[in-house]
Amino acid sequence: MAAVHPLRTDDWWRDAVIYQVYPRSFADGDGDGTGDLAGVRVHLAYLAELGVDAVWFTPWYLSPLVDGGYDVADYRAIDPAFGTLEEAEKLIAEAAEFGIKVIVDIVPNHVSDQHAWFRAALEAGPGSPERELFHFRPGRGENGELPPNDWPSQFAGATWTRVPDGEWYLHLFTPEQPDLNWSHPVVRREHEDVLRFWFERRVAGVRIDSAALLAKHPDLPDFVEDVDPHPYIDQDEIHDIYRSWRAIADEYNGVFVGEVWLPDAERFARYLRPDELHTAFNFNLLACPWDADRLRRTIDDTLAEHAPVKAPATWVLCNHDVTRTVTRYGRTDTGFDFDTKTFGTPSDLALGTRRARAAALLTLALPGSVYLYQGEELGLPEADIALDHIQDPMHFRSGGTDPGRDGCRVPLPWSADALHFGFGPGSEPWLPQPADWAQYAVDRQDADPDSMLSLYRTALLLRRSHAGFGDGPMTWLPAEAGVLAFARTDGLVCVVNLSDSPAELPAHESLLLTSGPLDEQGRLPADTAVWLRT
Ligand code: TEU
Repeated sequence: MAAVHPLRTDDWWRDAVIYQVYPRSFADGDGDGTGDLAGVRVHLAYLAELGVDAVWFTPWYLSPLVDGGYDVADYRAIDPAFGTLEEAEKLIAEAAEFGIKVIVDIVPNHVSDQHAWFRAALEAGPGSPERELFHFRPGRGENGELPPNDWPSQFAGATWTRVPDGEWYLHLFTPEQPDLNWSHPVVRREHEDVLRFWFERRVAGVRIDSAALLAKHPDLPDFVEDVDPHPYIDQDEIHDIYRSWRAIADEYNGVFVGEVWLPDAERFARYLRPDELHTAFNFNLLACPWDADRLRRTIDDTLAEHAPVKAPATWVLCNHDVTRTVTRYGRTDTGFDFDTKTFGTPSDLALGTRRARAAALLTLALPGSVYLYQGEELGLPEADIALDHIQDPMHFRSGGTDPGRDGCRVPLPWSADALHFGFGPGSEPWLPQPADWAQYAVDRQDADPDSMLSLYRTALLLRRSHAGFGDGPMTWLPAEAGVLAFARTDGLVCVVNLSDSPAELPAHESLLLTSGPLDEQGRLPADTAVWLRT
């Protein structure tokens, strides 16, 4: 296959399908039970066959892995559990040969407490320039025994930890993830260097973790509900940081995708102004229940919020932080909830799978780019992780009430009959795989034209070969209650039936793909989607 020039200038990102690899759980090349770069290299052909344009790697840097790698000790080194920098370079080059671009994940809000800067700050003591790179403060109360402010954490639990000399430091996530002080020029310069480091290594893009949290109100005031502005979410100063980043990305034709969870559409769009980020994750779809009216409104709102800044929308059904799609869509009695998880919440997986298949055709037909989280193409459900195997700090910080995010991070099943379903040749995987996962293994699905994997492969191939998909206009078509129907250019039409009864299809020339069989009268059954050519 011809190598793709790493500096090609087209707008590939406006309609790309980007596959998220969680390296720890993708494939274990060396047999130590943890996924690694060697494992990814073995399966690059699989990703090419699936038909994705790019791969986003969640953090692969040196890390104590307290928060799955989102606690970075060195942004320029690969964690030995995953491989070496040389291997990452090889992987980027090999992926390019398959026509696959690489996106790395930068975590600018915080570092690991094992990062050289934080260790130096602890050692240097109060008042030192080393401490200024973080948010160290004396405590409140008579003896400084109370935290400096009342900020709520992004995870449950405290946001301040006291060190032996009496000062406190801020961490919006775990104590092992101290927040950086983004008003410090050294912090800014360092991250600009890190961006260059990875762009020099020919990555095509950068995902920015917790992108709206970097800037803090300089006084670190208490949090007062409903006052504007929030003291640490979406501070105005943040945009200056991304403008300087954009100038660097432009030198390399690199692109950004920001992790921006903001309810306010207008504030969200600010991140996507032409001199800031190219794209940001749109989590509206993922947070929307399986309901035609609400989905339609979500799609309209999303497109409307992107239009003024001319940025393409991104569509995300799941990632490494939320309950897997199949399980979510299968929850009928307890209601749909992507975020707050409950132990043992029942889910009808057959129903969830039907809906996830339909949702795949829906999202892949919408204007913009699509993110696909590893295992989504296999229809993996959320796994129940036994208490003594849970590793996610979110579980522990919730006081044990939230099962955490491990259930969507279970090592992938590659072959039904192999040890650990082909995840790796040696030790037990770092999280246990459910015993009944042979049915989801890649080799099983490979041979089955009706499998989720086959559906994704066909859909991605069709999406690539029809110019009407991807970026561009869409128009809603009249449809029965509970049915979504819309047209793209070139006569392409997508119909999704979210009602309880079969729906008549609009007149069409040919049927390109269905997420499940039509009924005997040629109607579209409930929880089924179709792509038509009219
Ligand atoms: O997540 C950012 C974030 O705000 C999460 O708390 C998110 O709201 C939550 O996981 C939803 O359930 C990013 C990463 O995606 C996550 O894996 C990291 O743990 C976090 O940043 C800290 O770096």
